[in-house]
Amino acid sequence: MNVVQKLIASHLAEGEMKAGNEIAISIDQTLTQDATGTMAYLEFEAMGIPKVRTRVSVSYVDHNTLQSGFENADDHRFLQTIASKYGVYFSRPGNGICHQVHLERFTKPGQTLLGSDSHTPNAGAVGMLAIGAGGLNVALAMAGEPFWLVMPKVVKVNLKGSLNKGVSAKDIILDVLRQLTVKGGVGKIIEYTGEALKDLTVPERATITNMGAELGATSSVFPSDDQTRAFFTAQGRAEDWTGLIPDIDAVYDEEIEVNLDSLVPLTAAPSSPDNIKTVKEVQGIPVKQVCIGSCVNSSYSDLMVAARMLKGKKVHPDVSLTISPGSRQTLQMVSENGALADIVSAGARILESTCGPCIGMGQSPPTGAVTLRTFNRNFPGRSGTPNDQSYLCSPMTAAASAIKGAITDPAEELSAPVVIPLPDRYIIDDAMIVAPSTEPDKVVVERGPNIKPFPVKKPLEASLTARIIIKVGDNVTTDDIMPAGAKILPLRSNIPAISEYVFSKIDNEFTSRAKASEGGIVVGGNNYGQGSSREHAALAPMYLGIKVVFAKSFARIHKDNLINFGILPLTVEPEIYDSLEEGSEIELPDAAKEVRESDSITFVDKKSAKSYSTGHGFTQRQRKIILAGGLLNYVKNKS
Ligand code: MIC
Ligand code: SF4
Repeated sequence: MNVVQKLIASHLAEGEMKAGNEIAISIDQTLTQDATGTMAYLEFEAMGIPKVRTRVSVSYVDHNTLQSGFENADDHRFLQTIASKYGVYFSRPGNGICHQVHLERFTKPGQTLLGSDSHTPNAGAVGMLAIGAGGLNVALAMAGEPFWLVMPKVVKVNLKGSLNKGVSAKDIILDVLRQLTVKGGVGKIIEYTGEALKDLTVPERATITNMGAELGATSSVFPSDDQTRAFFTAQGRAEDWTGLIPDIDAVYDEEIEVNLDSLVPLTAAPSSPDNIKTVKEVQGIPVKQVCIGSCVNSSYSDLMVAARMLKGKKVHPDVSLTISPGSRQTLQMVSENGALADIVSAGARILESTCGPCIGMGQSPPTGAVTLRTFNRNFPGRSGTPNDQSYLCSPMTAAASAIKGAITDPAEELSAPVVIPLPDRYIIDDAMIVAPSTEPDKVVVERGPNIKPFPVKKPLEASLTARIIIKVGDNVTTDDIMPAGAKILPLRSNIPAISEYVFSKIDNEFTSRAKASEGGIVVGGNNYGQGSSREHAALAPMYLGIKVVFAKSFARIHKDNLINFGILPLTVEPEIYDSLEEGSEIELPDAAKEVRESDSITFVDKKSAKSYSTGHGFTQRQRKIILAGGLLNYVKNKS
């Protein structure tokens, strides 16, 4: 067996491990972050279970930390008190980004992790099966329920050779994105093997597994080997380490290769993580902003690379350089060893240990300017500036470019490779991780006025008629459907308020049209709903009465979220997509009966009077969830 099969086999709760089959796996650990966490805990609370049933559950605050109004601060109080009551560890604001802190302090090879954030596969760096999902799925996992997924294909990525000067782990994953694209990983788990593994440290591996989310993959996994053991020892957690490697005769469904010997510095050009170019191709383009940080490249090693390159130099006067350490541990390490002084002296702006600019929480770049970011997503407008020109790259490319004021190939600037060995011992201080109360009955959950109950949907109607409210193209992201940023993100616990912003970046009349039509239908292209795990991209449309989404294909997490909230995700052939028009009225005359009994759904375009039929592909379990009007109703009906 390969590592993925071993992980699944040891957690298989239901189903057969055949690619394409629906299976359920038991979940050892969960994580939530504040932007998805408030809903997840409200949902967990509604299940009426006194204490989480996982081995470890952690609630992080890392997204919504600007606190320019009472909303975020109130949410933090809610999250801290509800964690204490239900047996969840609480990582306080300032302690770091969920994926970085979880990797450092909670991961365990061989275990499963379900997180309400799409970059949860970051933890796959240490041989965990770590999957991103909607908050409701994570709430169910906290309640002890297994997680259902389609048994993925396993893709072997053979890493050959060794990295050259100026080239880093970020360039490896950018090369995988070049080969597979943002939809190449759908229905797959990526497993890394090969001779290059022996040189790749856990922080480097985490850069690769983190950005596997951009492939649309269910997860990405490395084996647990001597490098993993060295990381756990340096984290003072040697006892948490166990080995996990593939069998010699392990079989894979697909295979690709990355030859590190010939790899050069790469960048994802605007505005998609798979728009890969060599840094040389875009060298010399003037840059106004450089941001180093985000969960993919904010480890101690990443900041040390930046510090080494910035030491004794000055940031170009046209460039604003920001640094966001991924965790308090990272910040403590670079402050104690003096590297932070080199960064400050070079003229960098030091930000909190949070997501920050990655999710448009401040630091939006100037109009028309190029921003160079060590982040994982450059979706249009995600930085908070309309028509932004956001390039993704490694910390080495970022630092070299910040000094020059233009996109710069670090391989040309460096006389020798920058090598940052894993420290023998990280600074270990978990003072900002609060353990749950030993007297949960005495804990009172604090709820501010921004926390509104979540809307509940009725069971699926026997027949549906609704108007197409919007038709969009390929690769529409959840950032397009339910934007984030400093203005909208604080409304995550208030569905009526956040619903006003659905699709607002691409069509700010959407909400008023949906309200006027009392609901409706969305039509999308390929890979509809890629990106974030935010269930708000389903929950807010549901609140507005959206009943059906027709798309050429769906991204995994978003499709699950639509089903979880009782919206029908229906895949249609390109010809049908072409014929569907905004404003047309569509009737599903036998919706409920067909979901229950048939494998396809019939619908009539009333304008053209044409009738179509499309296979819905729902499993028995999904049928029941949709008929019940969503997962929460389904769970309630079951108990
Ligand atoms: C993101 O990177 O888009 C986010 C913000 O972390 C999201 C979660 C969210 O929308 O709250 C994700 O990746 O799942
Ligand atoms: Fe935060 Fe950005 Fe990572 Fe999402 S991708 S968890 S916003 S740092």
